[in-house]
Amino acid sequence: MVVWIGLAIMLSSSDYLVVALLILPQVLATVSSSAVWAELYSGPGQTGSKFSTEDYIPDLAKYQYDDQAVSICAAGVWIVYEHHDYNSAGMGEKFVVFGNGDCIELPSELASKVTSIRQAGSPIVADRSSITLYAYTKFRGPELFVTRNWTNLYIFNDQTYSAIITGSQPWTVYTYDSYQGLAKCLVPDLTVTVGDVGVNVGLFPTYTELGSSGVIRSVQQGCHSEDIIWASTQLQH
Ligand SMILES: [Ca+2]
Repeated sequence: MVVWIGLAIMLSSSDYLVVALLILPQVLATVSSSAVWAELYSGPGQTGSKFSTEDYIPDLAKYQYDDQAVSICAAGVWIVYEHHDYNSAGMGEKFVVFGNGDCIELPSELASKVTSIRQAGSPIVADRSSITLYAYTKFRGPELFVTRNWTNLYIFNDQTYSAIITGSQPWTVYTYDSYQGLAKCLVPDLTVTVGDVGVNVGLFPTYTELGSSGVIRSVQQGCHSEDIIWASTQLQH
C-alpha cells in the first residue's frame, strides 16, 4: 500500500478516479457523474465568464483564468487559493467553500486573485469517510488523502499541519506509529448535503488542534481518545 500513498500525494482528482476505478468498480457502477464540482465566475452573482471543474487545478493561468474569479458555486468541499500549487510557497489567502451547488461571492481578500483550486474528500462518493492531511497550515501544499487506518504515514510522517475530515466518522491522529503517543480525536460537526446525501465536514486549519507541531505518524478511523477536538470551534482560524 506504499504505492497508494505515493499516488495519493499531489495528484489530481482525475488521478484518484483512475486509482479508484481499480478498487471501487461496484460503487462507480451506480454513479453516473461526479457529485463534486465547482464553477468560478469572473463577475459577481455568477455573471461574466465561467470556469467549471471537477478536478484539481494547480494553476488557473494555464486555462487563461488566473485572477479572474469573484464568485463561485460549489458542490462538495472546495478550497480556493491566491497562488499556484495551493499556496505551496507558504504565502497567500485561502477560502473554503462547501455546499450543494450553493453560490457565493468570494471574500475581498480573494476576489480577482484566485490562482488554484482543489476539493477535499472523495470526488466520487461525497459521504465517504476520509481525512485529508495537508503539509502546511490552512490546507496548503502537498496532501495525503486517507480513507482507512494507517499505522505509519511513510513520507508524510511529521508532515501534517492541517486537515479536513469528510463523512460521518471522527478520526484519531497519533504522534507515533501504530496508534501510539499523544492522541487527538477529531470530530466533524458541520453538515452539508451533496447530491442527495448528507456529508459531515470538519475543518482543522492549524497544527495546534492536530497534535504537537505537525508530528502525526498514524491515523485511525473513529474516536479512540478522550482528547476530543470539535471542528467548528476552529473555524475562526
Ligand atoms: Ca493569484
